[in-house]
Amino acid sequence: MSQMQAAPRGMRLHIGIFGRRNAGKSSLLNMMTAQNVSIVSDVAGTTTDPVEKPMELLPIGPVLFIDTAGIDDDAGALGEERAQRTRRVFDRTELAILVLGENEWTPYEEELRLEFQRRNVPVLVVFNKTDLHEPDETLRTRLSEEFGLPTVSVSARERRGFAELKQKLLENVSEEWISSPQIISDLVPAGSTVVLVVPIDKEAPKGRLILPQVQVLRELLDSGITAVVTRETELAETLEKLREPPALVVTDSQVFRQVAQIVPREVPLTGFSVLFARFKGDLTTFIEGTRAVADLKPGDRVLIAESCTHHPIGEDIGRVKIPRWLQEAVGGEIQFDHVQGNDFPQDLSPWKLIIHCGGCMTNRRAILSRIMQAREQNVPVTNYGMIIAWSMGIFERAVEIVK
Ligand SMILES: Nc1nc2c(ncn2[C@@H]2O[C@H](COP(=O)(O)OP(=O)(O)O)[C@@H](O)[C@H]2O)c(=O)[nH]1
Ligand code: SF4
Ligand SMILES: [Mg+2]
Repeated sequence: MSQMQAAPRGMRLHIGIFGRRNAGKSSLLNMMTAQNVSIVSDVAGTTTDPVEKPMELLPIGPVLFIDTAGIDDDAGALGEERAQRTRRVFDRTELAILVLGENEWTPYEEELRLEFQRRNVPVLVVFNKTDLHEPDETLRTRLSEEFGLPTVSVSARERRGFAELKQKLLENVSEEWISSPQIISDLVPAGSTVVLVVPIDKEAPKGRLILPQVQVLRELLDSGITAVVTRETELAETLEKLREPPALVVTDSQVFRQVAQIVPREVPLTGFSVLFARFKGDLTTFIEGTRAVADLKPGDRVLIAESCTHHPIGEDIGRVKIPRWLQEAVGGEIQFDHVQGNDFPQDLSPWKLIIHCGGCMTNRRAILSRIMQAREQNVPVTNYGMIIAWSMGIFERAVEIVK
């Protein structure tokens, strides 16, 4: 993996590229990557699937461009499927680029503008093909004065306007992205010591730590907080060696119960999964969702949603462990449905509870978008880490630190 692609995907700013067929979306992406990743064609509608391109867009940082197929009103049957895929990109988009190939603002563009306004996603309008025609100044003024939309002129074909485009992107990145939530450093005082418990068992990847552990470590180092890393087997010894009790112990969920027995009750204890439930989602919603387990009855349906198909944990949490724990708790059969990737259902009414994965490979906005959808439909939602903590009987203790 090259250095440029080393940033975790979930921390990348997701930039969706929208616009009519032939507006020059793929050409624009090519201009930005200076590398032919998208198919550029004179035949309308060649980009059938959203094409994703991660890159380091300095000084903005790591971004993921998502090139979409245009949704045009005259789209046929195949076009409709493409349009569906494009709409799913809405959920992941943190900043939208709306490309105009002609100086036209039609109901199509207006619909996109309204959709993103509703979602509170900033939109940058790119007047493309300025080698063929100058941008319509009247339209530019109208977009800026009437809708507050930032605009920029480029020629993707002649690769002109890249610097201005980057400047506009930086200006329009949301505050939320710029000051993305802290994982741990706001929970403990500067100068304190945090103990991280990392089991090295058959489920641990060979020769490395997993991403959440690395992210927590890095943030502690950045904040001048001392991190002591130990296995659960050396934890008691490690605590004895410390001159003062640590400000916090963070453990892998798999050994939560053992660790909870070792760490004195007055020392705050939480899990990596709880920290990431907060970092990646909305902890308040997840706490409510976890407590809703108590309302489950035999015969209820529970939706298990995973953001990708590559859950790294050996024994399957979503298909084996969680179903077993919940069925034991309710004392009867529960019907579990599983979805992966972007196949999150629109209508959540069949389910009494949604349990989402940790979402390590996706961004916070995508998870927040699902949380919002579940909340709108009054379906409780929680995540794996919270359910694991609950199953160990230490859920309430694990959320004390972040309540
Ligand atoms: N003259 C000119 N043609 C362009 C420009 N950008 C794209 N095109 C052409 O417009 C057509 C459609 O471009 P493409 O990037 O595939 O559009 P998409 O459907 O929006 O992805 C291709 O023939 C491109 O070469 C531009 O800045 N100037
Ligand atoms: S937690 Fe979710 S996003 Fe991360 S690997 Fe597992 S299924 Fe994929
Ligand atoms: Mg295209």
